[in-house]
Formats: sequence, structure tokens, C-alpha cells
Amino acid sequence: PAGAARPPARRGAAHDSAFLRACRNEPVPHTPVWFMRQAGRSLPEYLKVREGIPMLDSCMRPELVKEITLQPVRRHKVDAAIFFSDIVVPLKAVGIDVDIKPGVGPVIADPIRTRADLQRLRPLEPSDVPYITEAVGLLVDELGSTPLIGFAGAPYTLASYLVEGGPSKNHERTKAMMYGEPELWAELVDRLAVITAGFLKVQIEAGVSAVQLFDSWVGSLAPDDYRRFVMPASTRVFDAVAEYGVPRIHFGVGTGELLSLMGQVGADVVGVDWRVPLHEAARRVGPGKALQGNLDPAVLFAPTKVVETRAREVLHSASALGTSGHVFNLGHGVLPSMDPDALSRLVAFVHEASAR
Ligand code: 1CP
Repeated sequence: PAGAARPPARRGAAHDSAFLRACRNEPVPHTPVWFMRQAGRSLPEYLKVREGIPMLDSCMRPELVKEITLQPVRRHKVDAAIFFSDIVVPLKAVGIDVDIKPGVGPVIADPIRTRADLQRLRPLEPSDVPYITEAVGLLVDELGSTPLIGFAGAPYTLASYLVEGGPSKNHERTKAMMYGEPELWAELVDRLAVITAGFLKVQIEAGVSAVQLFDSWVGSLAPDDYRRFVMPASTRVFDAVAEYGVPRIHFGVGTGELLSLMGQVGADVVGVDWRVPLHEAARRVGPGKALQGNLDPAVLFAPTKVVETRAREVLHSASALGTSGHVFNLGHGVLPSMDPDALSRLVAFVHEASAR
């Protein structure tokens, strides 16, 4: 729509936050920190409010979404909130029969495997997700100067759930389509790019300050296959939201060999897992992009002294980024069995150890 590139006034309060400054490669008073999956099963207050409410139902209740999104901000004093939702919410919103089964993850009733199946993947309209617009609005009002990060799943990762029918270790059916029926694959990821871009636009129009595109499982691909089968669709997503000027973060797991390409699809900030040190990631990604990461989540199960030593090493590695920004995060999500107090201590430590 006309004027969409103008940031809504409500996003203004967070403009000078450490998180957004780091995303823009500007100097910061301290290194900002947030955690992927910071809202959720590691928090007793989350388990309490979710009791008896199925996961995807909870994503459609704005007051509940607001409460769950705020819980880790209150408890851990993180520098950014991540909107409570899931990567399969936009798929459900366009009519895909998907459920999130406890202990399993997303399960698709009728997987997408043929050309005829593609018809079910129509573009997402704002009117499909009024509860998203409402929840983002409530949160932006409440968060004030703390930025809210919106997110979506990237075409490859969404395709994997849709083609396999659920979580998968080897992505064999997905890759069989990609390698064996490249034209069908191209149309599938293109349709997913349109849905994903639509979902991010709804969140940005409603006031989120940044967006993260999760391509969690893309690390299963070789660089040449990433270039050929994934880059065009992911680029389409980033291009579609470029005009808003909000920082765009791109993250995947096991993407050491893909970091340079993942920067090229249009991200302003590249997320790095724990397998590649940040100074090496910076060399691969190239100048001008901020990095996010990358403490091994499992380190949080070690004694506090060890967590602090390892966190200091991440900060030290990031000091080689020069004028590029650093957002401290884990290399992947918080695990359900993690001690919430260890996470709170880590936030305080990162703030203290990085204070300029
Ligand atoms: O009942 C529950 O509590 C179910 C657990 C759960 C939660 C808390 C799921 C099911 N989704 C979520 C919320 C969620 N999912 C958030 C917001 C919370 C936050 O980050 O603080 C986000 C950003 C996601 C994104 C998501 N969902 C990703 C990308 C991030 C990542 O971890 O790589 C993926 C891959 C999913 C799919 C998904 N949804 C849920 C599960 C258990 C899974 C993974 C299943 C699998 O292993 O394939």
C-alpha cells in the first residue's frame, strides 16, 4: 500500500535501543542480548498460562500472546522481545490443516507433494490474521522502548514440514522433490515466499521493529543447491519487506558453509550457530552486516563460571567485527530443560562485561 515505507510512529520509541543500534552497525552502550525461543517451555509462568490451551489456539489469543511475549522480558531483562507465534501459523491461516503436537512439533494432515497440492497455498491477506495485528499492537504499546521482533519461517524450512508432513531428520522427501522435480519445487518455494512475505508485512505494518527469517533446517544443503533451489525464494521474501527499512535478520542451524550466501539474500543481520566463531563468520559474511549469536545453548547446563568464560569468548570474538554490530544470542533456541535463572544471569553478565 502507498506510504507503507514510512515507519509507523509507534515504532519510534525503540529506535535508539541497543538492539536496533547494533542491527544498524551503530555504536552501543552495551552489547544487546535476546534468546531464540526465550518465550516458552523453560518458564514455569509460561507452562501455567498455557495449561489446557493447544499451541496454535494460544497463538490466536492476543491477550495471551502479549503475556507470553512479555514474560522473558520481565524475567531476564533481555534487550528485545520476540513475538510469540509459530512458523506454521501463516500456513494454518491460508487453510492448511496443521497441528502442533506436544513433544513432536508441527504435523500436516495432508502433505504437499504434487502440482495439484500447490493450489492450497494461496497468498496470505491481512484479514486472514487479525489476531496477529491486534497482538502486535497491544505489545508495542506495552513494550515502549523495548523493540519487538517479528518473524516467519523461510521457504525451505516451511517446505520441509509441508512435504514431509512433520519434523524430519533427513528431509528426504523434500530433497527428492527438489532434486527430482525442480520445476514443481520452484513453484512451491515461490508460493511459500509470497505467504511468508505477507506474514512479515502484517507484523511490520502493525509495528514490529525488526524481523527474523528462520531457515532452521537449510544447513542440510550444499552451497550449490542452496544457490540454485533456495536463494531465489528467500531473496524474494527479503526484497518484499525491504521498503520498510526495519532490520532483517536471517538465521539457520549448521549453516557455516552457507553464511556468505545467506548474507547475499538481503539480510542486514546474519545469525550464526555455535559451530563457527564470530570473527570467522564475519570473514565469510563480508563487511557491512551485523552478526547475531552464538553461544552453544548446551553451555547453559555447565557451572556459572564456565558460562561466563564462554560468553566472554563470544564477546571477544565479536570484538573483531570492527564497525559491524553484534547482537548476543544463543547459537540456537533455549531448551525446555534450561534453568531460567542461568539465562537471567547470562543477560546480566553480557551487559556488564560489554559495557562501554
Ligand atoms: O506447546 C508448546 O509450548 C510447543 C513448543 C513451541 C513453542 C513455544 C512450538 C512448537 N513453537 C513455539 C513458539 C515459537 N516457535 C516461537 C516463539 C517463541 C520464542 O522464540 O521465544 C518461535 C520463534 C518459533 C519458531 C519455530 N517453530 C521454528 C524456528 C526456530 C527454531 O527453533 O529453529 C521452528 C523450526 C518451529 C517449528 C516448531 N514449532 C514447535 C516445535 C517443537 C517446532 C520444532 C519441531 C522440529 O523439531 O522440527
